[in-house]
Amino acid sequence: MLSLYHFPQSTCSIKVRLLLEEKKLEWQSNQLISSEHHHLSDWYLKLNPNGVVPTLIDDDLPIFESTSILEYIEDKYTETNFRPANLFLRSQMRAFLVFVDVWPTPAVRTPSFQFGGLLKKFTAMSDEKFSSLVKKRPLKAEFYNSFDKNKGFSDSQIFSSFDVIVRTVKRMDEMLQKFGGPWLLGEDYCLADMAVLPLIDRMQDLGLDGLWVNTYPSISDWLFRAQQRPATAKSFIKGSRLSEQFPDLVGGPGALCNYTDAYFKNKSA
Ligand SMILES: N[C@@H](CCC(=O)N[C@@H](CS)C(=O)NCC(=O)O)C(=O)O
Repeated sequence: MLSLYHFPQSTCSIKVRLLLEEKKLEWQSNQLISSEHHHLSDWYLKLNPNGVVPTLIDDDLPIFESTSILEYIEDKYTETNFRPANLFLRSQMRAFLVFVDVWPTPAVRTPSFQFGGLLKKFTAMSDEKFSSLVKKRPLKAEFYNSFDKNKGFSDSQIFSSFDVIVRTVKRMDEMLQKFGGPWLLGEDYCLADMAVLPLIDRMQDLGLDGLWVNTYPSISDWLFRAQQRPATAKSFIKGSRLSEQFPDLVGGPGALCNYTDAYFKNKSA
């Protein structure tokens, strides 16, 4: 049986859970605990040398990198299809998957840490323990060295991440217009929608949906439609939304509108 190493709140894990549920595949859940750094243990690094989740196990083989996991599942389990049959549309879908990995996936980390409670476990840690864990990370040392573990990110780092989110929703809006909706590549829900959905949902959950509600209402409609899918509800297991894990910190839609208003004001100044 398929099994998945994942964290509930990991956007890359949600992306894979979305496809498993859309395809109605049976899978076993191996939840790792991020605050206990299970993903940096020697046994796990043998499965995923990047030291991150998710990792899918199929036929005893470890498959990692969320986008390559999506393509693997799509190639192997073909009863239902989530790639456009038209080759031009398929190429557009793949271009968007690359875009999502390069731009919004890392950008969403900044507000998730700053406003979503993810910084908490590091603030509670000694400097020595923090730097030894940073050194253990095969790919992410630069990211962990880019913020102050007690104060988090600077406003300019946060605003730079907002620039990327705005670039992302603009790109999505263009796709919805060009291909006619209701999904990013047109009539059929596909891997492109699943890749970006956990990121846009995260921004909404953090209260940062002010980055698109007035400028790109098409994104609010798309998000609402995607959230209504039964497979989406199943993949957002308990703890996927940071408002569930940190209800005292994370306020849901609109909660950080002062921040997004300040961002737009700063842009137009
Ligand atoms: N490019 C990777 C990124 C995976 C990734 O960054 N996963 C995060 C959770 S979304 C993680 O495991 N973080 C652990 C850490 O930062 O130590 C993928 O798409 O699978």
